[in-house]
Amino acid sequence: MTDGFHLVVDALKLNGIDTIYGLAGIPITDLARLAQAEGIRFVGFRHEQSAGNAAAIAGYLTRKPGICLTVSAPGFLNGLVATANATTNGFPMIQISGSSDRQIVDLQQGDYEELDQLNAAKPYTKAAFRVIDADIGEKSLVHVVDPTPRQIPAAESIQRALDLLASAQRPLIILGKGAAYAQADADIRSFIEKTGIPFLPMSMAKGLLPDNHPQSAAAARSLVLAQADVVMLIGARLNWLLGHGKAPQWSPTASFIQVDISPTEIDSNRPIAAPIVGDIGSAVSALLTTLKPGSIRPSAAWLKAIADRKQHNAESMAARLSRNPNPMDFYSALRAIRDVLRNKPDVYVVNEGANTLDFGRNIIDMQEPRKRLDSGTWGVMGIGMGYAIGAAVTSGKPVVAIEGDSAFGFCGMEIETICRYELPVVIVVFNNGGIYRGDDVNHSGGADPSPTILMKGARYDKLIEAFGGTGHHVTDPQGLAQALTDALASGKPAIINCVIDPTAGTESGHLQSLNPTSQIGSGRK
Ligand SMILES: Cc1ncc(C[n+]2csc(CCOP(=O)(O)OP(=O)(O)O)c2C)c(N)n1
Ligand SMILES: [Mg+2]
Repeated sequence: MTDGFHLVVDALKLNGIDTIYGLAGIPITDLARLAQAEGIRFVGFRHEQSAGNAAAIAGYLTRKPGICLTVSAPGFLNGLVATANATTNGFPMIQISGSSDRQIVDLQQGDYEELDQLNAAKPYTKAAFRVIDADIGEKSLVHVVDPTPRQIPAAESIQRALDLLASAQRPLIILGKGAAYAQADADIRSFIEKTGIPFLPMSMAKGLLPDNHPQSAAAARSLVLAQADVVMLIGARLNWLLGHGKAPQWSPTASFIQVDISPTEIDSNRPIAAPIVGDIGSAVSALLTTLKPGSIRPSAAWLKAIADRKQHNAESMAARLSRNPNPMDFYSALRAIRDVLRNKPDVYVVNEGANTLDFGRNIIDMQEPRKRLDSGTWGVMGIGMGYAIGAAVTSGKPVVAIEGDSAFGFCGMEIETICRYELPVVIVVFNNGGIYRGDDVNHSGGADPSPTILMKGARYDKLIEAFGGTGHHVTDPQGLAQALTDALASGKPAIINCVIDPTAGTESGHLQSLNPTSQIGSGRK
């Protein structure tokens, strides 16, 4: 005889899961206590969405599903946003939720926190299950021998891809976070270096090869997308982040190679001339063993065009970064952070916001794989604290979360969690007083602030002092560099309230074109 609580704990222990991210309450409080008593770490959050985000990023970093434990109905739904985000990003995560009495739920008799959770979860997950009888459940307990079996790609798909690359004048490799997740870092680097093909990392693939690698084409992004003749996607999808693979961002005549574990990604936006369906580790290893030395040669003209564009863009970036406006703009503040982090490659960088995200991605270089964690496929706000906690808990390493002031607000109460568990997390709030900018106006002329305005002069640094953390208030790059250096040296939780010019950002950051045409002032009644 067992019960549901022991069943869950036994299943997790049997499969080597050592941490649960969750939030207690009826009916799972004692499950959390039992897990803790049995040696599983329970990290308790202030909101289930952050617990779910922590679990998801723990899954991404460790390749073992992160576990999120939620109460019934509202707690379950709070966590489900994070679970859906994990599904979209391809992060392994399991949400385990308590439920009110099934018979009452199914008859809709109005139980405490009643919800048909199974059906609510189905559209947003790979799989959703309901366990009713613990004794029957116990009989199905297994230690999973090979949870992520290798998916060996067909040999002919490897040859076809290599032949296509050999025919290319202007080849390009795009690394997505699927490539980072695969933890095939050495082979991926070796393939890129042996072929000499320029590469472009997607945001969370930054650091898979260091950003200052000579073959990085990141500083010539628009040129390489528009002019590449053969493009190899490794663990990157042709979604909105890559303009769906379509013109005008891409050449209409470019041929694509796509390395992906999921066959349904192939041809989803553009015909794929050479699909390689398999796990990335196996695929890149097969590419390496089949590759004939000297068979793939990007043209000298292509490499020169990229080098010229890189140099040109690097010069204009250096000019923008060298300015010291008062108040700070995104460039001068991020320059200060970049300089502090330059010799600290073990620091995790979490990043969300609009301008804070877009400038942060471009300015903060990464040197190691899987160290940059950000808004990802959905461009979602609210992942910051959950990701920071998940990264700190799984690695024990310091985390710097670079947060727009709006983005931080989605999950800000988790600073109490960070302080309670004494995690080495430093939060830099880019305080420009608003969503995108802090100077928008109410077009009615009324007294309410504009929809994008946040509190002027807010002191985010004071929030963390309530929980024993350290707050810093900075208004210039020197102050920011000093505060960040001190906070990292202390290894303790800190918030740096970083005052940014309210007029420095642009609407929607770099995604302006995704907004519908503005109707403000169009005269329509
Ligand atoms: C869950 C969610 N809600 C709303 C949005 C829309 N959104 C995109 S960026 C953003 C906040 C941008 O402001 P901030 O974080 O202050 O960054 P800034 O541009 O000011 O640096 C919002 C609300 C979103 N992406 N995700
Ligand atoms: Mg802002």
